[in-house]
Amino acid sequence: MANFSVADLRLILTNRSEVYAAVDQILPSPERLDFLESLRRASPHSASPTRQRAAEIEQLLLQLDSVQQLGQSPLIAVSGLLNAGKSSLIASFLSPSNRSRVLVGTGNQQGTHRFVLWLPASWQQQAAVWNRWLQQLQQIFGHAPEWLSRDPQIAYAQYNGQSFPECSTVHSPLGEGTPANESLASNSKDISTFSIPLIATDAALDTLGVGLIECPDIQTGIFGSATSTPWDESDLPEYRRRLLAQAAKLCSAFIVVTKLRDLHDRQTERLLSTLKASMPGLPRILAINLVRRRYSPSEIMAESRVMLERFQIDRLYAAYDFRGELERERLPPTPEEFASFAARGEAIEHPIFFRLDRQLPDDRAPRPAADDYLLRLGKQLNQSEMVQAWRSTLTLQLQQHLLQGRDELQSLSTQQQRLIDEMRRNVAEAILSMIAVRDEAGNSVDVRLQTSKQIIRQINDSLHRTAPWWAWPSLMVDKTVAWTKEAVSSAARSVMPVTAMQQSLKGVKDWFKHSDRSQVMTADRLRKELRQRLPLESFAQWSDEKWLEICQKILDRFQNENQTLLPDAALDSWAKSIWDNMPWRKRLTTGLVPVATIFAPLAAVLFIPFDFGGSTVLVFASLKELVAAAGVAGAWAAFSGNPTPAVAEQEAAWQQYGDLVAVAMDTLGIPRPDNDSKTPRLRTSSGSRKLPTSTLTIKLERDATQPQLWHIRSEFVRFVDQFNNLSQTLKT
Ligand SMILES: Nc1nc2c(ncn2[C@@H]2O[C@H](COP(=O)(O)OP(=O)(O)OP(=O)(O)O)[C@@H](O)[C@H]2O)c(=O)[nH]1
Ligand SMILES: [Mg+2]
Repeated sequence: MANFSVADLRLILTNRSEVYAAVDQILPSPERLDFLESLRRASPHSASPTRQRAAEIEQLLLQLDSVQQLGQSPLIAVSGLLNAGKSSLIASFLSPSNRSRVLVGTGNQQGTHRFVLWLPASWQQQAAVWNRWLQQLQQIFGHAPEWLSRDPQIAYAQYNGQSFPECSTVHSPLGEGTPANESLASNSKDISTFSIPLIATDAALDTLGVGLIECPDIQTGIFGSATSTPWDESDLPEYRRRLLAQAAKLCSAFIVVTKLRDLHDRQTERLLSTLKASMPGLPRILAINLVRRRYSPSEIMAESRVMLERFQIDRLYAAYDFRGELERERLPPTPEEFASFAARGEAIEHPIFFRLDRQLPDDRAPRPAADDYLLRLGKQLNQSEMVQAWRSTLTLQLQQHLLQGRDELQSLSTQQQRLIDEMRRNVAEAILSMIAVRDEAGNSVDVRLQTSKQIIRQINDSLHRTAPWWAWPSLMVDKTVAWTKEAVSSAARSVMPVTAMQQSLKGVKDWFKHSDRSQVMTADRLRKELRQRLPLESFAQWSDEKWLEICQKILDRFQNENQTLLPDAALDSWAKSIWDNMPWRKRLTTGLVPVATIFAPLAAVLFIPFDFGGSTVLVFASLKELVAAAGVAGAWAAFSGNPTPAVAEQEAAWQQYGDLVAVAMDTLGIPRPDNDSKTPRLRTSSGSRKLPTSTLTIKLERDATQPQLWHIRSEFVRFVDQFNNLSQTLKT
């Protein structure tokens, strides 16, 4: 199996070549799409899961690119419940001058309401690395970070949720901007500032070898309240949790700070679960703060054991409440890092965390080894191991996204395919419902013939061909009559009085009106039938007018292209029996009545279109109905005992039906079925019948508003299989 780098992978995922493209788009326009593009286009909604997945994949690629550079020192996420002491823990890592910039306190105005990054000062000196950090932060939070002000008052306001655009790293990538003091008053807290991270550097962190992010608690409202609200599914704003999970991706370890009494709180568990799920491979550290001095280290340990196992916690630290006079021997000695202040007699105003899981210190008076102080954490975390863990966590996430993305595309394509199949059936059924010959129970038995110009002419020719000798004289009179739409009017008028012609026309129209009206297909009726049957979400953007236009196009094209004819032999045998059964043969024999008078009503069928404002309509009628409509009573008898023409007529009618459905699919932009299994089956009272295949040329109309149809490329599907073990395939 080939190995590829992150850069290769990025090229593959954004490549439309024959080899790497993910999707062949068939509708609305033929196009090849790369993987990320397909995920973005899979849904029109901007917040769709596939779109988010594409963004996540891009983010992970960028992070994987940066792991090596950014992983030189660990960045640790510090999170925890409200007032757990997160800010106090972070302040304990900072130089005395910077501690005053950290907002600590339980009050409403003393909470951390933004992500605050404290980074080693040396990171800023390496321009390339620093810019990568800024880039990563911008990508994760969606905003460039803002410098934490050197003025503690302004810094507190920033911690508290106020934003000072002039402090943005966009304006001064290498140093703090200075907000005017009046902006402090005018600047109001805004919900969006939550996602603008704050950033500051401190040389003490170089010594300790660690960067820290304070994550705002996620159980309270953004601006917090002294009383915490219950953190349950409904009131946990999803985007804050997501942001925390995102931020954790920058880190190579995380610390969850909690008070002893909150240790088993559901909120603590939720927080640990979130972090564990978002960065499963990273070291998890639990820091219990504000422990009353009456609890011994072994009691704290006993109390925590279940949590350690449940969340596979890697390290457990605890810090006793640093205020108060009782049992002071439980406070561990000041670590070396604080010694200078202690020597000057300053009270230590910060929690001192020491480790409990490695070796239990003396219960009465804990004397942790130097390495057991949390302050030494940065030095102890094996950076190359952590970079490895960081990288493999990111890789694992990438792998999941890639595989899930592929599966999503596959199921989307199946779904689209199914929708198209359904639409084919809907179109076929809509048209069938308009032209079916039904039995008494209303079930369709057969389909009606479309009485096209060609077929009417064919009938006329056949009647002439089969005419008996006694009809010849009147046929002579009638010789010039061509029963076509264009000629019938004047021809008929020349052989019979206008009123008689009008009567015939009226008779035919009445006949159609009185019988099942579905025999006249207008664009409007076709629209109604199609819209009733097609799934609501398809063609959602089409207006009534657009639908009418499309349906008219279907009728026009069918009328122009339909070439179906009846077989002459069968037709002649039918025409012959009409002559044989002719009741007026006597009068015809004497040459008194021209043939046209009898069959003019037949031709009148062709006039019907003019009753619909001149636009194409299709008239469907069986030969039997046509003759009945024409009032040729005797001809009725011609049908009994002569089934041959009926079979031929049915064949022609089904072929026309297949052609009309094909034209409708083309015009609607639904691809015709390309194999037997996709061809709709129609239920008739005699069983099921397959939609006849049309021989008319495919002229698929394309329009951006048509439904989408994608084929996932099998090469791509196979290729993604390599991602099943991405950590092996991805070069470091
Ligand atoms: N007495 C005592 N108070 C402490 C100790 N550690 C922290 N505190 C106090 O607890 C309060 C909350 O501490 P913070 O560090 O602000 O807590 P936080 O987790 O940052 O709080 P939010 O950002 O509001 O969620 C502050 O008033 C701290 O001074 C301690 O060991 N002893
Ligand atoms: Mg805080």
